[in-house]
Amino acid sequence: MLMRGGTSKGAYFLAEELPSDPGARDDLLLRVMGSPDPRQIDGLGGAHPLTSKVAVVSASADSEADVDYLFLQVGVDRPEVSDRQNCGNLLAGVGPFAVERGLVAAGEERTSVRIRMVNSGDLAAASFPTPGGRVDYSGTAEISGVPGTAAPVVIEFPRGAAPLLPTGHARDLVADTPVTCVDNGMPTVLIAASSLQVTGYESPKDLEEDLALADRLREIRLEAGKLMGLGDVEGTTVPKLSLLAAPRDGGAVTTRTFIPIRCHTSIGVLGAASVAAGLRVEGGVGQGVARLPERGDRLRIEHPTGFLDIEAGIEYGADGVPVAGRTAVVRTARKIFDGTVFARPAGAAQHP
Ligand code: NQM
Repeated sequence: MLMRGGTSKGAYFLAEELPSDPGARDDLLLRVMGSPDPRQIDGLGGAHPLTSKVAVVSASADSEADVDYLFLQVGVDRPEVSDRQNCGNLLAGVGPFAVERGLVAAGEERTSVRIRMVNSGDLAAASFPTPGGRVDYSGTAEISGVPGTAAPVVIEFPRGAAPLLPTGHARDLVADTPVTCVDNGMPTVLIAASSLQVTGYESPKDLEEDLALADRLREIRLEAGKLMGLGDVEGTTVPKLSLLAAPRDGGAVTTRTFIPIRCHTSIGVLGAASVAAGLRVEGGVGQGVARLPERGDRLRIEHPTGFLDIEAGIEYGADGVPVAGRTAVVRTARKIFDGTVFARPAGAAQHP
């Protein structure tokens, strides 16, 4: 099933319909999406990391979850399939997909699905309207980056168990740049845009064309990845990098997020969760840039195509170490197509 999940788009599969061997599965998914090829002309992919995604869903053996959701990022111009990150946008489609495929029985009005995100082991709950026991995708919820309106999918993540600051510090100096490394579901390096000599209000295209910036971001990412315990992150999609600037439209902060090479046209859900929690860290690089609301956990993260509202607080463990509090966000999702995909045959000629 091809679905839009939040501001991303991907192919959703039942796990049982894919090869169980990860190598064979990844080879098939590259052919399904038309990778490697910058245009993904011979497959379902949309020639951008945000539209080259796969969700693999199955019934869960975990008593705390109804379904397991494995996210796979399929490279566009590289023959790579990565399970190193989650995707909170495709997550929005997982509950509806589970109902569509009969993995979860729908309620008469709404359905809540408990989801185990296999990539991280974290849990999420998604609830959405199912009037008369069928998923209703139409509604009045609007999310920036998606034209029109659709039914709201309310997603909640419980309090995090792992430390919010993977390096153990509120601020690190990485490649001569002050950063805050944070992980509230998505390892993310926060950087004040001003420390990279950009405003943070440039368009994604302009930022992507800035080759000096790309070099600097690469250097920061490689060093930060090691400090965050992620090892050599050269070929991986995490950590992401979020440039921060003062808000311009009544939000808490303006962001430009690199995922990690292309600049996001909006912001990922878990990316936003990490930014939101990171802004609250005492001594972090967000201080002096962001304007936090005086009360409550809800924050508005501005991004290139609008904003994303998210509830994300932080709590402190007995040892004083910050952890993410409950996180909640509204997304929308839509079934676009349900049918049979005809993958490029194995071993067929590929673009260089
Ligand atoms: O952070 C893009 C997206 C994402 C990830 C990326 C996401 C998230 O917008 O939860 O959704 O960061 O690669 O789909």
